[in-house]
Amino acid sequence: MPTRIVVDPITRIEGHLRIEVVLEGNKITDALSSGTLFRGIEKIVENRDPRDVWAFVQRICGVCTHIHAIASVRAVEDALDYRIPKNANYIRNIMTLTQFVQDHVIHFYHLHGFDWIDVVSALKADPAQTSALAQSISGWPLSSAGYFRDVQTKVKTLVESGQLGIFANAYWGHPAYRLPPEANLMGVAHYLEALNWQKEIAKVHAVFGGKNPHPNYLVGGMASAININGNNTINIERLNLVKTKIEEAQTFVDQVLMPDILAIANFYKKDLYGGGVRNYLAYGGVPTVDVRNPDSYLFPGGIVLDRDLSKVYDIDLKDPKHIQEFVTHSWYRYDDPQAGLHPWQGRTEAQYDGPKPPYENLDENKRYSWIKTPRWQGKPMEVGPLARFIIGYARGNQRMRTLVDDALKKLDLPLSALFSTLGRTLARALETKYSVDHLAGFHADLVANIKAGDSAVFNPDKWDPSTWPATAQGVGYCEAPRGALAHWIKINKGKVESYQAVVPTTWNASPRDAQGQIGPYEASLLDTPLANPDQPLELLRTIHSFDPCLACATHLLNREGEEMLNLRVI
Ligand code: NFE
Ligand code: MG
Repeated sequence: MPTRIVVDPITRIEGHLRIEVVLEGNKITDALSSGTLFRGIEKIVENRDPRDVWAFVQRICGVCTHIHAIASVRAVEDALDYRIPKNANYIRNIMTLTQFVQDHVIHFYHLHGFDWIDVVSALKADPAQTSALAQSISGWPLSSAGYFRDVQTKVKTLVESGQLGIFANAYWGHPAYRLPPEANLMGVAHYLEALNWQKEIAKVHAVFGGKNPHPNYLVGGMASAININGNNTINIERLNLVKTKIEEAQTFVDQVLMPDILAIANFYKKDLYGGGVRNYLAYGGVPTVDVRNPDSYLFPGGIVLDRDLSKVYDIDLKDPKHIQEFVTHSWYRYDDPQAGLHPWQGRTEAQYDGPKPPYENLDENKRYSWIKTPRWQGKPMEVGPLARFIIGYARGNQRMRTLVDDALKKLDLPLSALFSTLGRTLARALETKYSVDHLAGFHADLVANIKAGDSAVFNPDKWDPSTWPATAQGVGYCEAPRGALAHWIKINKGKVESYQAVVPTTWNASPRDAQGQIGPYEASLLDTPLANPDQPLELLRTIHSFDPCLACATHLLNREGEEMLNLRVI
């Protein structure tokens, strides 16, 4: 007799996600992913000055901070054929890679780590053996027996006080945890260290964008005036601070994150469930030269279908047949509920007929999510670090290939092991390494360009709306930490006529489409064995491996939507 498990809300993510699964025996045989929150961004930017939109849409999220601003300014720049100076491109790249490194480390330790690391088991560890383990895998200095004893005492005090605090509400002692106590203690120590470390790397955003989260952006360049001898500008002291933060990040990734992921993966390498939809999409990003030159992208774009790495398809974000959003199973209204609309034709209008309190189960034959359903040529697509590495690998990116091949060799796993929950988490760590390795290079390029006498960060040519055509449309895209991100804009007489964002978590967390095809989260759960259905740790592990951000995915709202919110409160 099949049973239904509901996990709502799933925690240690951004926003509110509900997962329902059907269980037969101890295996998941069906799954529904539902975004249960809605918000308002796409409608409130209508009729505004396109040059201001980045400041609104950046507020979609504070976790993938800055990334919606970059998509937005690029959408306007694409519509107006507006070029940016070289320095602005370098600064945007430094911002993006900084974001990848910070966000991925936070995800690995703070949002995902405790799906693999058992805090309560860490209390049983021998600090001397933990020290020996840590020193056998890394030269990181915080590795003495005394240091690990102090960490253990700190956690023990928390546990004995009955106030687990940040460590509460987990499935400690669950049989799907596989690390020995010493590895668990090392993981807990690095969890605490990473909390402190992440605020340091964020200073790079503060230097170039004034603050973090939500640094300042600018259509036509960056709002980071450069004067190497100035007091209140990007000067040599600020550039040296950035260099120091990049070096610290490099050390942390090389000596903490990378040894940890390989050590942990080694204990879990038989658990290769969670593969998902078999199709992978990346728009491509981090242009070393110019966004108009995809050959210069650090992250190659493209599509891999059915896990076949021998062929990569190109994406055209402006082709209405390539990218479409369906709402057949989402609480939105289209004239034809079966239709898929390209974002330039996209609509944002709520049609809520979902469960009301007390909440009954979702119905997969009806609407069941506030997330729309994006598809590429009608197919569901996984996006994110794993997709980027699969596409980079298939495109022949040598550095990505070496990172993947070396890691898999150390783990004694075949390439096909990537198509799993563990592979997704491994790919994110490899991407952190790939990103941090390129940060120093962009910093050096920026400094060299400034020293050569170019301090321009803004191109004033098209700032004045009187120079714009009466109507224009554009798309701005980038790779965000969680995957491919794009914003589509239509401009009419200097104002925003329509605006649509399709974000990474929309791709991954999407409900079924008009054809009934399930989305990436849903597909990734099928056939997952649960050791203890009352504590679905394996389910959490798989969903968390995508690093869900429902705040990003459910960025839609209209006035009817606000009324719906009242319904929930009554
Ligand atoms: Ni709110 Fe985001 C990223 C975007 S959503 S985290 O990365 O866009 O997937
Ligand atoms: Mg949208």
